[in-house]
Amino acid sequence: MTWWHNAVVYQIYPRSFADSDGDGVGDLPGIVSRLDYLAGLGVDVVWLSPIFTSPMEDNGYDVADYDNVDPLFGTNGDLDALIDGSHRRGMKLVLDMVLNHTSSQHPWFIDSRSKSSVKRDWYYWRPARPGFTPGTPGAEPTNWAAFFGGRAWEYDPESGEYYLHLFAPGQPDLNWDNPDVRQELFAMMRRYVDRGVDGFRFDVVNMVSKTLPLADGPAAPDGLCYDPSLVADGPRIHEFLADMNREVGISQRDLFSVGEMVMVDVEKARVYTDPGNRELGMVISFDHMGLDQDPAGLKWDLRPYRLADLKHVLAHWQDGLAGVGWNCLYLENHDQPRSVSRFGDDSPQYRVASAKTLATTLHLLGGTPFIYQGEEIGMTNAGFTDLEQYRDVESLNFAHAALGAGLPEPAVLASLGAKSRDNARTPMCWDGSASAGFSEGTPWLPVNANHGDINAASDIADPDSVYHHYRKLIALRHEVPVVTNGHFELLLGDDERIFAYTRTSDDATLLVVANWCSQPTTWPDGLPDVTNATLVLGTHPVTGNGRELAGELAAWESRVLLL
Ligand code: TEU
Repeated sequence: MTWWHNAVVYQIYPRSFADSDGDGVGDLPGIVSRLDYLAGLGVDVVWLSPIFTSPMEDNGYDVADYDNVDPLFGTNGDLDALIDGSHRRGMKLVLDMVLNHTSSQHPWFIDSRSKSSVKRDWYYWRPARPGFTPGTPGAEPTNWAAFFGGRAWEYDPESGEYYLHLFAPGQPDLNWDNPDVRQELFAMMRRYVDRGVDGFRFDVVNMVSKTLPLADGPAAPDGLCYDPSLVADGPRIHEFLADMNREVGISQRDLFSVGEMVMVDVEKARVYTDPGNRELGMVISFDHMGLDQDPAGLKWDLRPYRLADLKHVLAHWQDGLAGVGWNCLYLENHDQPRSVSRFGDDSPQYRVASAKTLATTLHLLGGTPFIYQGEEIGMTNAGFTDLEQYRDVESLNFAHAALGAGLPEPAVLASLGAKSRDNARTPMCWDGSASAGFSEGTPWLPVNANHGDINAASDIADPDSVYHHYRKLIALRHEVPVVTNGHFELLLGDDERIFAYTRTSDDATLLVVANWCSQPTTWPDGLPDVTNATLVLGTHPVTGNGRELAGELAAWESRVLLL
């Protein structure tokens, strides 16, 4: 057991958390001013999405200088104050490291533009496809599509070659096969560790080793290859991660580490998170995030998810990492829509109960739970009705391409409304005032129209709120060891209404029974006997009025029982 095994993580998207200077964009002093709120919630670790110098083509996931805080967010001194303020309240601070690519404005990339530069090899510069004139259609070195639309190669007329960008053109991929690149990145992270940072979240980190030579993959009808497995988990990935772990001192200094991994499966995750391999503490996986899209399509191709599928995916990860690795538990982050709108019921009638039940179900699984800002007060999707309201590069690229291809605007808006990353990026709602207490100025992204009802101040004041339910879940994890170390077993796997499981240790069994639908449900057959159980946490009162532990469950009711 290490310290982060019974920790709860809180993710902050700095742009949208708290704005101290009225420019409409959140900043580090704003975060400092809200540290007491986080301590009050009881979280152990705060993860900040990127705060470094950036042209903000992808809101900081395009870094132009890893050693300096972007002026939009504050100064390096503000970061020191944040580290210090977190530590004084018993919380750890974790930074987001985007190491697969830099910004095209990073001096390394600017330098690499010259063919004679020693840094040419720091990125993937490649000539045109043999037999093609550079810069003409189809001359790209491979047929790869970029994650944010279009091709993954940008032509540079100056040198007559192309550079690789798996994301936006402003995010050229770094070549980790060059040892100087790795040394430079590792040294930079050591400087942060020396400054008191407690660990890192690594962006798309299983893409840093690519299979060489870079080659075409299976093409879709449009001629492009959309299969990210070609660029993930390459032949040197374990070597690179183990090097990074050693050089930065991750295992040695007991630092927090979680790697975001596109396309990762359980078998690979076991290897990445096996402490004996000294690579990473946890991985952020995507299997459960793909259940509400057409399997043959992209995230924008909507379809309803089935509860049984979600349970089986989560149980597969619970079982697959048991006794070896460690799970990262999440339903939300800055790339995903709001969970209460996606998996719960965000109508006024059931929003609170469903947000609590999603939290109960997730937080009592085995692993380390991650809360994304606003999730703890049950914030909903943005509810945008106009393309003009969106800011996200991925969303806008999709919308323009889809409209250009003739998709009707209502369908485009429906996909964005369900899946756009901006759903999670609207400002944190602190109170019911004009800009939700986020900023004195005009917020960079509109605040949710429902902020009068859904905000932190009213949740703190209401003992039955989503916020107080989160506090209790976090406290339960800290107080009851079986939450951290219990063996997981899924119950009633194929039931489409109930999510139930046990966590068992030598001296305790915890039973979680959650009604994941907007109708009342009878207590199902096939659960353990609860005659002598104690209710440790519930979303609804169960005493009196004929209600009992094994009685009917209200819509979105969950019960946590110690047997
Ligand atoms: O995301 C990686 C990633 O695969 C995203 O494309 C994500 O799956 C997508 O947004 C969901 O549709 C990471 C960061 O979390 C994201 O914010 C960055 O934009 C991306 O890497 C590039 O750095």
